[in-house]
Amino acid sequence: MQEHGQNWKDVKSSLIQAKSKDLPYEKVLSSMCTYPHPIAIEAHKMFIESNMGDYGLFIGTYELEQKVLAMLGDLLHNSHPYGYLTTGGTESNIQAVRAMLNACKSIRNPNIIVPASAHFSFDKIADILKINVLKARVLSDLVVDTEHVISLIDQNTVGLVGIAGSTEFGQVDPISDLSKIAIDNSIFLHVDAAFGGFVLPFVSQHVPFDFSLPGVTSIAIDPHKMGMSTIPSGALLFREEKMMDFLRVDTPYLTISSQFTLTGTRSGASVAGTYAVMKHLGKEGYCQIVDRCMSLTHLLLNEVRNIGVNPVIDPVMNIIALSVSQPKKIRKELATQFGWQVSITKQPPSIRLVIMPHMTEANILAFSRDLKHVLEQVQFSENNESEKDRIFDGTGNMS
Ligand code: 0PR
Repeated sequence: MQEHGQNWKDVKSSLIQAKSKDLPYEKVLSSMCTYPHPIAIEAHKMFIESNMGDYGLFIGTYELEQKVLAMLGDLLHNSHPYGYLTTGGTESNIQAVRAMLNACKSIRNPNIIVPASAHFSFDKIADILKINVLKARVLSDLVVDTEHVISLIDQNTVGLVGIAGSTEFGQVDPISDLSKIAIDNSIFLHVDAAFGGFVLPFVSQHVPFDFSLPGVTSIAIDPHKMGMSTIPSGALLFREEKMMDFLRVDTPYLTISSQFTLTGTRSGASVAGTYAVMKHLGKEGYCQIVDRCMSLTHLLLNEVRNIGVNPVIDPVMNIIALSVSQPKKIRKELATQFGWQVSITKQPPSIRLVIMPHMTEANILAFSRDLKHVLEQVQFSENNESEKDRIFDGTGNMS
C-alpha cells in the first residue's frame, strides 16, 4: 500500500482499466449468474452499509429478510419456512448438512448420500465437516439411481441430497422418490435447488421438487442465479424451526444473543436487492424471464440439431449440454476465434451452455453459426489426421 492516498479520479481510472478486462456477459454461455435486475442494484446501493451479522442494529433490513423468506416459502410451498439469506448455494449446502449432523450427534461416523452429479460444494462439505459424502450413480438420463441410493444407506446415514437443476446438465432428480426413501429411513432430505429454484416453479411442465413433498427437510435456492438479484444472494430454508437451533452459537457481545449463519458479517444490501427484485417482478415477471430463456434454449436446440449436433439430454431447464467429439478443442476455438465462453462437462463429455437472461435471439443465432464453423474446422483437421494415419503406419513407412 502506498504512503499517500490517491485522488478519486486516478483510483477510478484504475478501476475502469480493471473492468475493461472483465468479460461482459453478452457472449458468456458458461455462467449461472447474469446482470442483476436494475431494481436489485438500486436497492443494494441503498442498503450498502447494512450488516445482517448484527441485525439488532438493522431491524428494517431484518424485516425485509423475513419478507423474502415468506416469498420464497410461498414459491416452494411452505407457508412458514425457517432460514436465512446466505452467500449462495455453497453456504446453503454446508449449513444444511451441518444442521443434519448436529441433529444426529450420537452417530459417530456419519455419512450423507448425494448424486454423483452433485455440485462440488459437497466435496468441500466432506472436507470441512469431516463426513463421508457417498456418491450415488446416475442413470443414463443423468438422474440419480434411487436403487443405488437405497443400497448406500446404512446406520450412519444422516441424510440424502437431491438436485433440482444439476449444475452441468440442468437435470432434476426424482425428488418425490427421494422424499419417500428419506421418510422410510427417518433421515433428512436436502434439495439443492440453487439454480432450479427460480426456474422450475415457472416452467410449463410441473416438476415436484419442493416442500410439497413431505420428506423434504431443507432447500437451497439462489436469488443471485436465476433470481436476478445481486451477488452474494443465496437462501437456505428449513421446514422445521429446530434445525435453526442446531446451527446456533452464542454471541454475547452482539445486539442478538445467538447467530445461526456461517459467515459473521453478512450483506444487508443483498437482502434489500433480493426483496426489491422479487417484489418488483412477482411470479408473473419471473414467468416471463423463464419463458424467454426456455424459448431461446429451444431455438438453440433447433439450430444445433440442424447442424447434426444432439443434446446429451433433452433440456429440462435453460441448460443444454451438446454431445460433440473434442469438447475441449471446440471450447478453445469458440473462445479464441469468436469470443464465446462455454464450459465443458466430463461425464459424459459435452460442451455445456447456460441460457441466462442476458442471452438474445441474435446471439443464439450467431453462436450457432460460429459453432457450425468450428465443428467443420475440427472435423476437417480430424479427417486430415486420420488420413495421415492411413498413409503412414506406425514406423513412418507408407502403407
Ligand atoms: N448448487 C448448484 C446446483 C450449483 O449449480 C451451484 C453453483 C452451487 C450449488 C454453488 O453455488 P454458489 O457458487 O453460489 O456457492 N454452480 C455454478 C458453479 O460453481 C455457479 C457458477 C456461476 C459458475 C457463475 C460459473 C459462473 O460464471 O459451477
